[in-house]
Amino acid sequence: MTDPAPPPLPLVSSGKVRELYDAGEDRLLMVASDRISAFDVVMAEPIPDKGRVLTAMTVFWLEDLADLAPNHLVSVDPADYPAGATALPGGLDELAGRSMLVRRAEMLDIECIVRGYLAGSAYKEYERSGTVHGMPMPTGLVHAARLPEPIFTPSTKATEGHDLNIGMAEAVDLVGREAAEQAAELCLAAYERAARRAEEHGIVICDTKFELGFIDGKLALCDEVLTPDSSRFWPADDCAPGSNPPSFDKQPLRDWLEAQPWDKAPPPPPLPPEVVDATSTRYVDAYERVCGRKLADWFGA
Ligand code: Q0Q
Repeated sequence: MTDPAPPPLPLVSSGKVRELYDAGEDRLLMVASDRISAFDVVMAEPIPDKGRVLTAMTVFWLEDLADLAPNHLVSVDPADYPAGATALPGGLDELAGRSMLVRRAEMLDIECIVRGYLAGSAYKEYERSGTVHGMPMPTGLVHAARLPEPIFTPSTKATEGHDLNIGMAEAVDLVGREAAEQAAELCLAAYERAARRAEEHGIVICDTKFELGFIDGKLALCDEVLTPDSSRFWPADDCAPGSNPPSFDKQPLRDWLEAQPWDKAPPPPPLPPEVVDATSTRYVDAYERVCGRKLADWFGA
């Protein structure tokens, strides 16, 4: 008589393109799907290898940044996962390379964003008021301008709608001075290291969002780290100040969608195979350029 199959790990949280499962005492299982969203709508077609790229890139940076901060990673080997992982959709084969067993952290209640260039909501604020997250900026900056130095620009973690950009004072009110200042120091150092490495390989990291949390009383790097989904990646040879740089990873998809008679509301139009393939290639190229590793050497190939 064989033992009955274990129940699947309980779902804790689900985002547009990823899931978080309860992996038992003090553990979570993060799973990055191959889903992709554009204009806040999830496409019907998966992007091959996208989840493996996001996971492999995160693991690369957690290793590279280990001198700056501890992190939440326990294992990326499905053999180390609790039994309930085998009962998740697709089983362990589906998890290989796109999942991370992590320690539970007490997550900071702010998004830890670092900006090296002026874009997105920061540019909109600058146009209105000459400030970024309430900080006065030099006059005469244009879209995609490189900032005089990278800046820590936190935001709230909105449960509904969009996160709100806040300044350091508000961040201190939310998480305390020591945590806010430690987060700023860590995130700025991590961004500067990553931005330098990426630019050497033809990619500008315009900005990035870190998620930090306390583990054993220490501030640790959690969640995705310096990926195309948690950052804006621009091609270094096409991001002149004053321009509207293309997204290194999502531009083929965005351009095709913009050319369709689509109202940007669900359901999305079906994607042609060449757009799916071009997008997959961009994600894999971003990983292999920045991390100097072949995706074929990563779990789940
Ligand atoms: C945690 N998330 C993100 C998320 C939906 C990921 C909570 N080590 C941790 C982590 C991490 N990473 C989290 N909580 C406690 N300890 C991460 C936003 C949401 C799917 C995947 N939410």
